[in-house]
Amino acid sequence: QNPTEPAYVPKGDKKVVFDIPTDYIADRYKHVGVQLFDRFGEEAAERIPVKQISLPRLGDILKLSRQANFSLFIPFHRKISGQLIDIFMGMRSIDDLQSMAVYARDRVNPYLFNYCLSVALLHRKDTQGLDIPSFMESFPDKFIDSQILSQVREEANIVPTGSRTPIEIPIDFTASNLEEEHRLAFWREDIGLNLHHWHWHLVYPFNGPSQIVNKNRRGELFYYMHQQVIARYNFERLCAFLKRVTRYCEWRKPIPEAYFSKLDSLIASRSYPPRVANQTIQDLSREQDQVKVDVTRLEQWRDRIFTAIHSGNVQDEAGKMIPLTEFEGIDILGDIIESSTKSPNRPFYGDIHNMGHIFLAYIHDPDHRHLETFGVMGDSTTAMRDPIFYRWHACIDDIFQQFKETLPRYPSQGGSPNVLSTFWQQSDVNLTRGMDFQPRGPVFVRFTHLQHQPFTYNISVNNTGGARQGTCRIFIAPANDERGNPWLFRDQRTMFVELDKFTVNLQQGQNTIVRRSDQSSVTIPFERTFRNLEANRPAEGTDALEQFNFCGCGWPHHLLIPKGTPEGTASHLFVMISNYNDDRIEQDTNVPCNDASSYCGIKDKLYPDRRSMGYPFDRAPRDGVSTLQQFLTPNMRVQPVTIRFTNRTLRRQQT
Ligand code: CUO
Repeated sequence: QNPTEPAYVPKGDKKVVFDIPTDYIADRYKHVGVQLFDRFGEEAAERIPVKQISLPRLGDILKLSRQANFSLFIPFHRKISGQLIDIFMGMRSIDDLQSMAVYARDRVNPYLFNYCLSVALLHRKDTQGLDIPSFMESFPDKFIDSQILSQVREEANIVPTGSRTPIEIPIDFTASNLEEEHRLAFWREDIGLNLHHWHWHLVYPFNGPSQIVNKNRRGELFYYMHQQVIARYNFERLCAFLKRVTRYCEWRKPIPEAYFSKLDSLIASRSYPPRVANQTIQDLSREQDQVKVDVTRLEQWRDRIFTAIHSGNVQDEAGKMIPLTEFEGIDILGDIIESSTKSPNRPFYGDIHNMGHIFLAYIHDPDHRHLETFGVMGDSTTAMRDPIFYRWHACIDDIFQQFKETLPRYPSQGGSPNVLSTFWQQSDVNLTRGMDFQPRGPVFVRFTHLQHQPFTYNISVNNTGGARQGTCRIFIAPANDERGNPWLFRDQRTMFVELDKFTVNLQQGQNTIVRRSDQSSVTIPFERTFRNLEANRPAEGTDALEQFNFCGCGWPHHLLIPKGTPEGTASHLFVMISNYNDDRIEQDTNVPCNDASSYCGIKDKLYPDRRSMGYPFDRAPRDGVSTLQQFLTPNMRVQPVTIRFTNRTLRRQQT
């Protein structure tokens, strides 16, 4: 990743060297080309011949400097990433793709290169079995404080392989408890959480060739995955005795809370600019990034979207009306609001969510007079660290909720509290791949994250009909609001976070369903979030390697259960069995990595549940329902549970 080094990739302790045609060598290395070959060739474990092909012009793609930071939210970066993805997708064979990638690697901005090649490897038919290195290993600087990275380098330079000890990342590195938002830093800065968000946007890009963007219900999934982020964040806030996140919808007012990420970009050799207290977003005019947009535009887009929601129709570019229907409307709105290239009218409804990220990311230097780059909000890899992310997405979610208010209500169909335990856990992740040092060999960082005791659901179902199938849907929400009062259902419904969803076979009469917490359809195991190391990589050609790259998308399992409190946070565990005939999608979902479908879907398949995402909490309650108890129908049950946090730290057993 160091832009001053020629192309090589480490293979264990050894290197693999590409034998490249002389005219592939970047101009600035041409005069030393042959010596470079010799130097790297001698250390090589393997030499890979690179075929000479006629190369397409990289044109505008080269206008983004190799030292710049890269953001998909910036329209110009989006445009050139679309071009580079097109080039990689258009290569006729793997050999041609390899040639193109080797040629581009020394010329193109490294973040741009990594993103576009990852998207192409994910989507090309002939690269389905290939591995993409964990993003965390390739770009540790996007996840880890720069001071830790310099300690890692020091350890690697001084201490021989085998005697190195993990460098511990303190849990409190970005702020002190004088800042009350800091109580949630453990969650916002969780490495697994940020990896999930990066993967989600990699799997569901909002621009690029149409076969990449056009995925089943992608607009609705944008709404649902981010709605769940806000619901989970709010749950965590109540556990930390903070009120629900305040929507950031008044864009002319200053933002009181600040954020200092402490991240440095290794490539750009610049710090991510901090966001100081009480700044206000301003009209943007940054020629270099080709960003010129006023706050008024953002307001215009918002007003047009509200008009569409309340009229029940959106207008496409030709002026034709498209109805926002009960089930498909949310999908269209998701594409309009995000926005993606599936938006039926981008010139009119604009690009509200993405541009919001950009306004906030450039709040410190709106006209580029200080030559500063974007803050963490400008990049999906880092955005979830900043408290403003949640305030912004709460405002976006409110637009979706206003639409949901217009839909028909779901009709009525007719112990001692359980305890969930949470605690801290420390885990080690190897950083070797993304950092250059000699001698090679692993260096670990040790970070602290939330964890919960594994548990089992025991669900008794009395089936009064004949043998049939059902979908079991499990959610959890806090029992009380920030004042300690019971909720109105109207407010509590948006607080429910999905824990699991699965199909059950029911016999006539009494049935007992037993389900383990680690089987959740929301999460992926820790090892897959980090995919740490070659050791966990399945062998070439096996089924397990299929879809390996898609497999990184999934809520990190260690964040399944909110933190709770030492006193115990009273919560409502909700279980529902819905009629499978109304949920069923006819398709074969027996494919690898189909186990985190709730927030990520299944690769190349339809979303595996015909219901609206978030069902049955995605809509306002029917008339006369003001509490959760009144909402329940005979196929639903609520079990009071307590989430108890114990302030102890356990070390993860190394596998
Ligand atoms: Cu995931 Cu705003 O969409 O970051």
